[in-house]
Amino acid sequence: MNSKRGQWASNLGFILAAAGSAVGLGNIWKFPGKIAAYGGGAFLLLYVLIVALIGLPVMLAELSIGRATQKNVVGAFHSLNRRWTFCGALGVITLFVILSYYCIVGGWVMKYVFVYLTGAHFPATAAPFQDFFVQFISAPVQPLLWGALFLGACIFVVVRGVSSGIEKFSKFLMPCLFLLLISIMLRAVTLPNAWEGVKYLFEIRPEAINGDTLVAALGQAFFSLSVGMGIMVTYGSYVPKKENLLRSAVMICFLDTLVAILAGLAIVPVVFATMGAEGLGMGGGFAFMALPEVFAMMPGGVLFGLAFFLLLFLAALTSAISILESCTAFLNEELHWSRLKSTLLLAVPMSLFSIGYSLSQNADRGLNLPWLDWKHGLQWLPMNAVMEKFTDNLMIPLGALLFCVFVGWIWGTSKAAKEIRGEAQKPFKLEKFWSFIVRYVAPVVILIILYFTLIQGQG
Ligand code: TYR
Repeated sequence: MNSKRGQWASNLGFILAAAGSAVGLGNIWKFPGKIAAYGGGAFLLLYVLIVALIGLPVMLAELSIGRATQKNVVGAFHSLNRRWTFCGALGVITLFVILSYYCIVGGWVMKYVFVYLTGAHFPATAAPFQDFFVQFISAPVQPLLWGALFLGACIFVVVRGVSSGIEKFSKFLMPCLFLLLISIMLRAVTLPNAWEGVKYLFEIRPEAINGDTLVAALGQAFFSLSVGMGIMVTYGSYVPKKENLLRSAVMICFLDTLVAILAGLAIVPVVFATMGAEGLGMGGGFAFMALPEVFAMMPGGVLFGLAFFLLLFLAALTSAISILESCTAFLNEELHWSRLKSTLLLAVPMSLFSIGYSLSQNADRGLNLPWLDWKHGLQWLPMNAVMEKFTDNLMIPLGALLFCVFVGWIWGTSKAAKEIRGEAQKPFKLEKFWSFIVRYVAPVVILIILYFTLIQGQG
């Protein structure tokens, strides 16, 4: 074993860091929008089932690869089976693209924190809120500066290393995030008319359970759990050999889902309370457009606004850190660049993607890229849409599929299971069931998803 490698100082630290990776913009920015778009409770139900039955097993598979090899994602595959090195490389490419847009959205969040902090008030009616957001994100330079600042914050933590950087920050940031989220949620569900929103979230309308909802729930689950691209290989590689991985993985999935549901409860009722059901159409814009309006109408709203965007910032930061760490670990261990050099040299090519993503928020300035699916043929779409489709619809499911095939059929679930058990070497509960899922169920389900997104052009 490489004695210079970092390790988590405690299992709690690992769980919080991994939960910090999982809990991110996906939970607070994307999830409430998805749940609104796909019919409330039906989506929630499918989502929770998918997390438990597919997401958790895939996460375990990933963690086991990392812990067994104690290497970055490319090195890990290389050492288990040279021919599968490409699988780790695909992971790094996916991470690189995700980080380039994650930083831009993270920058938007920082801008909002700044606006609330400096006491600048947003206008009090709906349209100006939307205008404010749209004008800001479609400006040429300002969002890039905020994005750079956000990336700078990630670099600041990652160069400090695993236990004294990522772990230390996560142990402090994650509890803050919970406290903030719970207080915002309590405020949201006690607004007048909020009950309609709560009902919407939990009421299962059978007609909303369909293929579209399933595809959306699966994509969201992988993105939200940070599986399918090697983050969990990297984070698993820092776990000491003695630990049992099952308990940690269950905890990480539980925390991630809890935060998603709490975020749904903090946001959807607020939209119902102020705009009624039509407000749901705002999808991903909830956080940036609907909520500031609500905060402006609430007593003490500026404080809530500040708390909310601070929360979103912490969530985004700990996730972006995990992405940067996974790319950095690869450069650091394979090319022997220092952590600082790795992060800085990564930032250069990444900025090009970030710039493209940010500029294409503005249709006039927009850069278009080709996207191909069977149903619609070749389309030219804004670069931001193509980047999100590339990662969410193609690379993440493909990565998860390859990880499952590798663990299930190449490396073997019995070796992986041994790794998961930890020091005690007692077979874990449902070990056979887990192996069945990784070998058969997850690959089939992921193939179905890929069929819908790539052949049917959904999503
Ligand atoms: N899981 C994070 C979220 O929910 C985002 C993320 C996505 C983090 C992919 C890492 C990753 O590889 O926002």
